[in-house]
Amino acid sequence: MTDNTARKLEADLPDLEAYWMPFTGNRYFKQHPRMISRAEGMYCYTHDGRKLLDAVAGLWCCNAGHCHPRIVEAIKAQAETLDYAMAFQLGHPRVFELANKLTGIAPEGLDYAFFVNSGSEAVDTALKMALAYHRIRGQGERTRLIGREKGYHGVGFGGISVGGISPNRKMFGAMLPGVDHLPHTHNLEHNAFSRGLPKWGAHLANELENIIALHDASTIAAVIVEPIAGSGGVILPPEGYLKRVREICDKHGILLIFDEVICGFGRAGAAFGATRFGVTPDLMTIAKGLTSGTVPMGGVLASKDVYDTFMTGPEGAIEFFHGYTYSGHPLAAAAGCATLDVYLGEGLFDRARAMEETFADALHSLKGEANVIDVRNFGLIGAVELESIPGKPTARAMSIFRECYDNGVIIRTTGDTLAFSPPLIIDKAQIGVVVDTVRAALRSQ
Ligand code: PXG
Repeated sequence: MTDNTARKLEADLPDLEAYWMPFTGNRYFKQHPRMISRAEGMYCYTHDGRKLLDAVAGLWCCNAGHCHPRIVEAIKAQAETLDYAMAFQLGHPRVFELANKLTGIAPEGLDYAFFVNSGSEAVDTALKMALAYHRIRGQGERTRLIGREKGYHGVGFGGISVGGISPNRKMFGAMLPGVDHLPHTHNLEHNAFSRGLPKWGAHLANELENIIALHDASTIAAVIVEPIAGSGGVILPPEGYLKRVREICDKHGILLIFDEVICGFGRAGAAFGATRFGVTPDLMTIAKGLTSGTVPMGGVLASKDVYDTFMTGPEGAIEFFHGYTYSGHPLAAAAGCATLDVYLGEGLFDRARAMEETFADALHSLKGEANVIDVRNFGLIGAVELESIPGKPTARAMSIFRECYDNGVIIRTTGDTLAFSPPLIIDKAQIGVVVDTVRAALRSQ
């Protein structure tokens, strides 16, 4: 196929009306379609043949870069060998292999892996595990769940209940009962333009003691937080904050859940946020980078204590009445195994850590540009927060997003914050292109 024929075929768009798109302004999109039809490594290609540098790794997921040949090969081979195997009461080797590989890189003590198909399902699964765990131990009155303001835990009813993003909650009724929220830790007055973890704010974890005092520890099952909050605005944990949350949970017999759907798989400059921060939760939700975004898959990593608590009762009985038709799907499991091999084989977690300073230098060079009120970074996560246009929240960031897209770079916005989460294979020159494109967009406003 010549380049011209390829371009013509790609430009031939289907009718756009029938597809109801998620988290998208459908009417705007259908009038101004931005269509990706191919991707490779650091780049996506649009339907009309434009090349875009992907500074978001899809949606924080394609950590090994797009269409990594080893992962593609593994998915193809699996599709030819075993398309599907009954997920309940039967197994297939690949998913056990993946559980072994995963627990091998997980923080010490997280020895068991349960598989689902998305981050949202992982969150619901972890919350259910926490409730059932206490009930099995004779503490069935521990039913309360504590999330955090600005937290994002997907879009299931459990996830939006413990989540703290108002537009994701307000349309959907009462949600789960018995949920409370910690305060978020975002504070520009104290922490603007910090590099790495902010110094101020560990004391905000003490608010958990107040929530516990209000409800009594005996009613609380679990606390769920993202070590680094993504969708809620890229919010970093103040130094010492997560450790303090862990200590308070331990003191009161409350399970700690880390939602590592974004932080996991190199994003935080180590295998997991927990690894980098040196704080181990009882349950950890994962998705996205688990398969480098190639096949939908999520999971929950559980401590031996949690697993052992379930492995009681009569031999042969089902211990956890939960699971999905596609839990541990063969294609996802094959993609997961190959992805972990790529991460380890190519040293991508170390690479993310090694690029952290270069990434930070580049992002922080945007300090002083018009309307930039904060720059934050950790691992290969970055954020540039903009002053909102009065009366038009999100408009400024969206206009920068569109300008960058038109100039060949995909970034992401959350509120008026520009978010960056490039594939871990990004190099110094590409970081330069991302930041120069953002700078030009800021100056063009
Ligand atoms: N937990 C966290 C911490 C997440 O970031 C989910 C759960 C839900 O995962 P699923 O696979 O059900 O979408 C997420 C998802 C963004 C963005 O723009 C972030 C997510 C999803 C879509 C967009 O920041 N995170």
